[in-house]
Amino acid sequence: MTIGEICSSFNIAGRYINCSELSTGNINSTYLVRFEREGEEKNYIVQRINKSVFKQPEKVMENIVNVTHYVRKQIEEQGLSTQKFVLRAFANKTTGEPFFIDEMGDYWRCYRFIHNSITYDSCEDLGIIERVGSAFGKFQNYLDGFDANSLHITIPNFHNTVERYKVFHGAVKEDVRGRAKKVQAEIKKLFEFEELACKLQKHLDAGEIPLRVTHNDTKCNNVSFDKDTGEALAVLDLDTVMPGAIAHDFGDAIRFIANTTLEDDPNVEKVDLDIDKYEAFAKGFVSQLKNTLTDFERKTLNLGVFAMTVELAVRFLTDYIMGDVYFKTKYPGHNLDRARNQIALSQAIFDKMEVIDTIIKKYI
Ligand code: GN1
Ligand code: MG
Repeated sequence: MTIGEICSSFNIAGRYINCSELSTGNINSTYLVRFEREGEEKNYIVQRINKSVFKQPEKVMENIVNVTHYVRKQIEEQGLSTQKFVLRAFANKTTGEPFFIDEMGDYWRCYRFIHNSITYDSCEDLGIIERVGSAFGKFQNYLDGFDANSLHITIPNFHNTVERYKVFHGAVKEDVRGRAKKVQAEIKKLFEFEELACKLQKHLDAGEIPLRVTHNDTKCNNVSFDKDTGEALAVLDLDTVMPGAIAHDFGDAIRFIANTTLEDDPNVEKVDLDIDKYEAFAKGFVSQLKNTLTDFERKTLNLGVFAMTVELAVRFLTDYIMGDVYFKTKYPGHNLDRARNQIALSQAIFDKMEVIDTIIKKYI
């Protein structure tokens, strides 16, 4: 089935022109689609949901519809534009559901592309980084009253670092592809990090930090910006909105935005934690959440930075060892490069823990 045919199953007004595939995103397949309506070009995002990652795509979509509905109401109450500040999933013309199932059984969805918006895969502008922080902080505030129990757990134990390590240990032991023996240094390093990286989950299990509704994939390219004014618009990619710790969102965001290079740069000597970027994000994020965070939660934010970075290193290395079955890869060894990059970043975070602890105290 062509993307044009997929589009025709959604309630989009106008005439389909063409589409191009976007290569960002490690899970779903994403297309930017152009339509023409009354002489104007209108853009949409069409995505095939990865069924081996999201086993029940209809549950993912139900979460997204409920969450965006909840956020939209608050944006309306503030008198802000719902077209700019919140995602909208289109309904299937026939079923009314927010997805279309093709003849292969694959699930497709369609979002309005926010007019004149842009996302950043990396960012040097500290002002923008601060705005990414406040966008995710605001998102957290919007969802503060949302009933976490009403959400489907679309990927169980998504940020459960203890469980991620269990899978990793199993993969190393079984070594189905004979790859583990070639990456002994990386495995050893991750074993050394295990105890500290799992501490956040232990605090969650012990009920010492609240379980909240979190985004769980807070990369800076999941916030859209107005191309001209630089204003932060909507938070994107709501696939993994699930109960979690605020430290997961803070940590995952810092891991991505404050890396001195891209998360899959194979030149690990380029990897470091950029303290200025750390501070810019922390300032934006924490200033939104000052009145929300509990005392203990505040103390766990930097632990989250370490935990999320190590956890992703574990996930990438596990996937490499198991034969690249989860993340999309662009070349053989891509997951190994990603894992090495995140290991180097974990080390940098570990080494700079005192510095970032001092910085965050300024904002909380
Ligand atoms: C995946 O595909 P994307 O970029 O939205 C992954 C995240 C990782 C990220 C690393 C569902 O997100 O957990 O942090 O890659 N999403 C899922 O780039 O596993
Ligand atoms: Mg995602």
